[in-house]
Amino acid sequence: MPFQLCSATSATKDNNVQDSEEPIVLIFNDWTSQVVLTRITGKIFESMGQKIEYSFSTTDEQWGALSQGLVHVQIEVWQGTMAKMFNHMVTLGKIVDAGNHNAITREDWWYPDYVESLCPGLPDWQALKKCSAVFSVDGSSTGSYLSGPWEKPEAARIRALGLDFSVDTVQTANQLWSSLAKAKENKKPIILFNWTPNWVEAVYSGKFIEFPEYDIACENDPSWGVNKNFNHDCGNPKSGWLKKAAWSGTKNKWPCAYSTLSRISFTNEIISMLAAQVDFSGLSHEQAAANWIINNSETWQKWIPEHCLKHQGL
Ligand code: TMO
Repeated sequence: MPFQLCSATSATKDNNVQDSEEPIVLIFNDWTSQVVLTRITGKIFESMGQKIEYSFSTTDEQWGALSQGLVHVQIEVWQGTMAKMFNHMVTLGKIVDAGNHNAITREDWWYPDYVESLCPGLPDWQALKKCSAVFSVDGSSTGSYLSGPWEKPEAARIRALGLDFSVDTVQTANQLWSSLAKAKENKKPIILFNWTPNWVEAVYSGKFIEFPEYDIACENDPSWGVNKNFNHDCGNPKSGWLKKAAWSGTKNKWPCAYSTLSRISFTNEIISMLAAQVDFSGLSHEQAAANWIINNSETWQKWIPEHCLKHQGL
């Protein structure tokens, strides 16, 4: 090992800039892969001798808690649903961007394949103008769109695109999946919120609705797009990022844990595999995380910077 590295290590020790012994609080959100990835991250921090805690937060509430330093790490920030608040908080200096996962994401309206024959023209969104009644649940002409608790203003998009749809919001991902299973069993029309990477793609074939291409101007310039008077006349990004977020004080308080966090990177394949192990194969979040840690030590140990391994005595 080069001499400089060794001296840097002891300098780190002498200057007493090791990670704080206070626990790092990791946020649990309410979809499967996020919970498993959070547990994996917790286990990696623990292997470094770091104390950790977990705290549940909705995606809406997490920004305030993160910016106040009540919680410190959110491992899955999705561009489609969270970019606006994330970028806002980063600009204010309240949270930091701890880097991207090596993953490409998409979150949007989605339907299982058999629905295509019930509404000709899908996946183009314009087809929904003609067949909203197909998706009605009360016999009216108004279609029903099943959404989860994470989305951007869906009613605004429906209005901006001139669709005759109402939003039925469920509180948990499992309610989305049970509605999907029931609809498929009865070959009933359904359009619901879905995302990738997710376990769903391995079990159900289906497609996202192709709305007008996402553009940042779609969210803040009414004159942009097909509707000149309203924002939100576009879909979510089709090749979105997946980021890690941290409270702005994390890097100073826990330098080793923070640099590890900045190096943590999960792929689409790993994320959908972990989600499937829980939502399809019935493992607990904890089991899926523990198995991954046991079977992938070469991957995750590389995420811990060398000088951090040294001063933790590992
Ligand atoms: C934030 N989510 C992955 C549920 O769309």
